[in-house]
Amino acid sequence: MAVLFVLNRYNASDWADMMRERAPDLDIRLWPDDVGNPEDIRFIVAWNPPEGELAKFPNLEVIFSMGAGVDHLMKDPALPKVPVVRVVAGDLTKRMTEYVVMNVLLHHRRVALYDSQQKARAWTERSQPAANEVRVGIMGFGVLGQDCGILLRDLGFHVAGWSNGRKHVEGIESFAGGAELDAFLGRTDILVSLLPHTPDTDRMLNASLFAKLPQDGALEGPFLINAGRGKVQCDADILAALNDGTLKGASLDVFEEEPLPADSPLWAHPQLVLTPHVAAESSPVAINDYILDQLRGYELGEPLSNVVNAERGY
Ligand code: NDP
Ligand code: OXD
Repeated sequence: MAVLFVLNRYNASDWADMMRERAPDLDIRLWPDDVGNPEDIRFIVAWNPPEGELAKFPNLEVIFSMGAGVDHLMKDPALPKVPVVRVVAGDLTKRMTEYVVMNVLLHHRRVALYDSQQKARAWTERSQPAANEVRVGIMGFGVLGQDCGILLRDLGFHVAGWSNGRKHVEGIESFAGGAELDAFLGRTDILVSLLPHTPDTDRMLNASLFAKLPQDGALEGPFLINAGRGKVQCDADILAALNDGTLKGASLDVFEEEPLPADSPLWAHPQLVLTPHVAAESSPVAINDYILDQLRGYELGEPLSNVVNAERGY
């Protein structure tokens, strides 16, 4: 049996080499140059493979996504009908929580304003609402959303989560489904999106959604943080909302088109904090160990965990 790494990213051979070191007994192959006989491949570890590529392996049993998101796989109409396992790992989760909490605090503590004051050498104290006057709303209240939510709750923020199904997390209000979306938005000062990209969430962070966020909260206007997927947002609507005051500021780690084109007006917007899809940049060791554990367990007849629901697409 062989494990094929199909990684459309620059350091693919480093990842495969690391797996070889950790599991010298496994036959690790690297797409596209070292595939060998396609019939040997039982497992694929993939990131953003070309459409149709994974359909070439007749004995494939499991696909491991190299990340938590699986939109890079589910968009392939020829994706083999085998279990797709996504990453759920403490290392990734904690890094995402750091990113979200850092950006919530950055907007809450008016860092952009003080930065401009520093540049102008202006010693001006500004009023500061307490955390318990600020309402954070997390769209996509799954593994990552709940971990961020719990830490934000413990810092004193009023936290709510929005998800498909109802959640029960102490001290955090749960909103579920389309019927409760407007109520969730109407109580949210800082909107955090950790939604996966699926046909249902496509471009849902748009002008009509931003218009439902309250203007009269403790921060005197809403903020957006998106670290889920870029195709859940409409970049042009975010720009327009920042320019007309519908949004007071935003932090974006993900974009409709990645890498963000050099001529995108988002780069230079003074109310935007941009990062290049690194919110949960993870330790390769932690991700490889997670995949290896699952693979070893599967070989022993144990059930796979964190298998994607193919119908829902996440
Ligand atoms: P989960 O599957 O655990 O959580 C997804 C959440 O979104 C769930 O709460 C789910 O609801 C909710 N959801 C999905 N579709 C809808 C919908 N149509 N309406 C309402 N709620 C919906 O995933 P993770 O938390 O592990 O990861 C979330 C996403 O973060 C990933 O899919 C990936 O795209 C992104 N990500 C980004 C990274 C980065 O570096 N920027 C790094 C890692 C992940 P329910 O729980 O009821 O099913
Ligand atoms: C992921 C990502 O999905 O890094 O893990 O975006």
